[in-house]
Amino acid sequence: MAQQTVILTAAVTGAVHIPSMSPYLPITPEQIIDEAVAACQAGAAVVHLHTRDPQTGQPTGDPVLMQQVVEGVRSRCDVVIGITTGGAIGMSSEERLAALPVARPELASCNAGSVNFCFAPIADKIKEPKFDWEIPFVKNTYRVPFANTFQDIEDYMAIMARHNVKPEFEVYEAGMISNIDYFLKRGMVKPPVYLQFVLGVMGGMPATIANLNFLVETAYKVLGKDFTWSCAAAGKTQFDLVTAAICLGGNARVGLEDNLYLGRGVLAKSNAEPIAKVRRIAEELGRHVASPDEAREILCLTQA
Ligand code: KMH
Ligand code: ZN
Repeated sequence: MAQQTVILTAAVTGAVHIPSMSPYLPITPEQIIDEAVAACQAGAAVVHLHTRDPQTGQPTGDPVLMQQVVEGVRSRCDVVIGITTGGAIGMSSEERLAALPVARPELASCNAGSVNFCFAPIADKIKEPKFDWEIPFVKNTYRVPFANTFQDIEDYMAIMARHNVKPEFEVYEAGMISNIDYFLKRGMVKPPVYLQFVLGVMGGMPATIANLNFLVETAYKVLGKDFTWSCAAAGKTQFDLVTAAICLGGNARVGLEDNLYLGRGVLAKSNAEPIAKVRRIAEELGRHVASPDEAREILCLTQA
């Protein structure tokens, strides 16, 4: 049997963690570029990018910043570039989509349904916030849902198709697999689809191996075989979950968007560290870690 290949994705900075939680969270375009390049050198074939205000670290959908980041990464390595269209909780669809036509990535997240995406409890842990926006930002997620209606998803997919960007469907619970099936059956998205199972968000499915297994089984039942999947897990159980994903034949996403720690009480000093760790695990398990071009082939990315 051919050696199984695993695609590692680095989710570099995200829009959940706040600067007060870690001095290593990349903020400026230069930091995000350096972190993406370092993650690629450590074994990431794909990077998932958000941007932040360079002065305050607040998540932003500013297309100029995203273009700067994407061009900076592209000029230094051949990693597959994926950008967010999830943005941050509370952003409008216009803000979430503004960067896509400008940055022209190969991949973009497409959130496959609405979910409560709460990280308000972060506020209890921060005694002296570095910036005024941080506590109101995290507390806001207690009352504002992460809205991704069918109309939204259809619109996001249409914009991606127009710009030859492949959607990476972020799946937070099992019903969202049926949402994707709905669009597949109507020809609104081309197979094979790429699913990112995101576990451990407060409001979504908890990050357990049983839940991951259930999502994978459900995807096979609902979608047949024509999909590729990866697992991202927020918080402490991240490395258990991505190891389970590798064992189940899936791909793995790690990085400071999902987990600021490398181990118990040890902050990751860069995105390269969790990527190197999961690379070691994958290789110990006898898997081949995909190069960016191998990832392009596996994910059927068509952009020239
Ligand atoms: N920032 C979260 C609201 C995505 O990039 O599409 C959602 C998120 C998923 O990070
Ligand atoms: Zn994201």
